[in-house]
Amino acid sequence: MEKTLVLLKPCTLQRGLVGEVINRFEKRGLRLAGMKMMQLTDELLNEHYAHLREKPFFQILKDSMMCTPVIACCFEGIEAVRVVRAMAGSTNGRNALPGTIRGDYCMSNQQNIVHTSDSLENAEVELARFFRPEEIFDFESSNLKYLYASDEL
Ligand code: IDP
Ligand code: MG
Repeated sequence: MEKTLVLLKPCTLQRGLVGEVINRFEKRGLRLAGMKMMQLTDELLNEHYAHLREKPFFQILKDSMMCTPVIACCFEGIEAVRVVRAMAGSTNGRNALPGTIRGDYCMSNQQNIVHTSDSLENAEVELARFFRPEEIFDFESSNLKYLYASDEL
């Protein structure tokens, strides 16, 4: 099964949406395999958002990610990277479809509730960036045979 990283951004903590957002992933059937609150640093964000370092909004983005702690989550499921990314919706909340997390909870291109890994390769790199190996838990989900058909497992 795939594991992917979700970060609940400072805007989500400030707006009291932590429970609702985690609830969506749980209800979908993703297994919460790791979760912790952490204060991000400039150094970590330079790595995490390296693909955006030339953008004019880079410093504003980093500041917005450091203004309070974030909550880092690892969710697991079959094709979890793609499923979680689709649940987040388009980057710009104003373009995100209703029914997606961003489409239901935000109006911003930047204060957009969650970070989600965009590929399996990046999910592995990002999970290693935010979690130590012992902070990811591989317990078996008791409802697995009701979440998936036997030939999917
Ligand atoms: P993603 O979060 O949907 O994967 P990325 O392109 O990886 O989008 O950008 C990372 C984060 O940078 C976004 O979630 C958003 O907070 C911010 N961001 C991306 N594009 C813009 C922009 O054009 N203006 C302001 N902030 C942006
Ligand atoms: Mg991204």
